[in-house]
Amino acid sequence: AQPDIATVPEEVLSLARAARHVAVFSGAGISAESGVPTFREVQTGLWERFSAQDLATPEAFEDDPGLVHTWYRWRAALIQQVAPNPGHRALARWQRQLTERGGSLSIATQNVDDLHERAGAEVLAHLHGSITAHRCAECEAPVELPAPQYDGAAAPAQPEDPPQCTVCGEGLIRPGVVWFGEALPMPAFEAAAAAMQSADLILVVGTSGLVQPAASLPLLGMERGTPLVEINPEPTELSDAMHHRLRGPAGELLPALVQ
Ligand code: BJW
Ligand code: ZN
Repeated sequence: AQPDIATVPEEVLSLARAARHVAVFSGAGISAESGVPTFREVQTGLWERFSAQDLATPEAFEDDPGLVHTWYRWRAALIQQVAPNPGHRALARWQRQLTERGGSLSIATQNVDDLHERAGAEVLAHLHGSITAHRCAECEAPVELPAPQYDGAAAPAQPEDPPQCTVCGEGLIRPGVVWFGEALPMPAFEAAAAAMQSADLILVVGTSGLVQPAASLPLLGMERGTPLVEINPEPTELSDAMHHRLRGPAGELLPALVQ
C-alpha cells in the first residue's frame, strides 16, 4: 500500500470517489504549510504585543491606522512571496476533474489570500474579503494600491500611515477585508450557503470554526444528511458535528484524498 493513502480511511476515499458535487469550506490552516501564519499563532515583530483578533477590528484601525495598515501590507507582501501548497493544488485538480465530468467543486474560503486561485482553482466565495482589495473607510470608493514593498519574511521596523482617499479627501484607505463586527458580503455568503445545501460531500479544511457566521455554513449540509469531513491536525469547534475527522495537515491529506 502507498503510505499516504493509508492516512485516509477507505470509507472516506469511497465517499470522495462517489461525490459529484463537493463543497469545500477552508480556513487559515490550508495556507499554513505555504508559510502564512494562522490567526491563533503568536505574532512577532511590530505586532508581538497584539493578537490577530485584536488587529482585525474597525476599532483597532480607528485607534492606530498605521499599525493596522502596516500589518495588512506586511501580510500581503508575505502572501505574494509564498506559493500554493499540495493541498491547494489537490483541490484545484479535483475541481477540474469534477467539472469535466459535469460535476462541481465549490470553494468557500474564509482566507483573504489568493492561494486557491494561484493553484489554478476557481473560488466561489471569499467570505472575509481579499487582502489585495482596498477601499476608502469613509466613502467606500474602491482604490488600487501598488504591490507592497516590504520583505514579507521580516516584519517592518516602523509602522507606515495608510494613504488618504483622493475621492472624498477625508477617509483613510483600508483593506477590503471583513473585520469583527462587520457584515459579510451577502452575495458570497449566499453562494456559499447554496453550495453547501446542494453538495453531496462537504469538506471542512483548516479552520478553527470559531468565527461566525461563516463557521455555520458547513452545518447547512446536516439538513440533507450530507457527509461532513474535517481535515485538521487538531480538534475544533466543528469536530463534533463531523461524520469523519481526518487528523493531519491538509497538504498531505488532500492529495491522498484526491486520487
Ligand atoms: C491546519 C494546519 C494544516 C493548522 N492543515 N489545518 C456568536 C454568534 C455569532 C456571531 C458572534 C458571536 N459572538 C461573536 C460574534 C461576532 C464575531 C465572531 O464570530 N466572534 C467569535 C470570535 C466569537 N463575528 C463577526 O464579527 C462577523 N461579523 C458579524 O457577526 O457581523 C454581524 C453583522 C451583521 C450585519 C451588519 C453588521 C454586522 C465577522 C467576522 C470577521 C472575521 N474576520 C477575520 C479577519 C479577516 C481579515 C484578515 O485576514 O485579517 O477573518 S478574523 C479571522 O478568523 C479571519 C479568518 O477568516 C477567521 C477564521 O479563522 P480560521 O480560518 O478558522 O483560522 P484559525 O487561525 O482560527 O484556525 C486555523 C486552523 O487551522 C486551526 O484549527 C488549526 O488547527 C488548523 N491548522 N495547520 C490543516 N497544516
Ligand atoms: Zn473616500
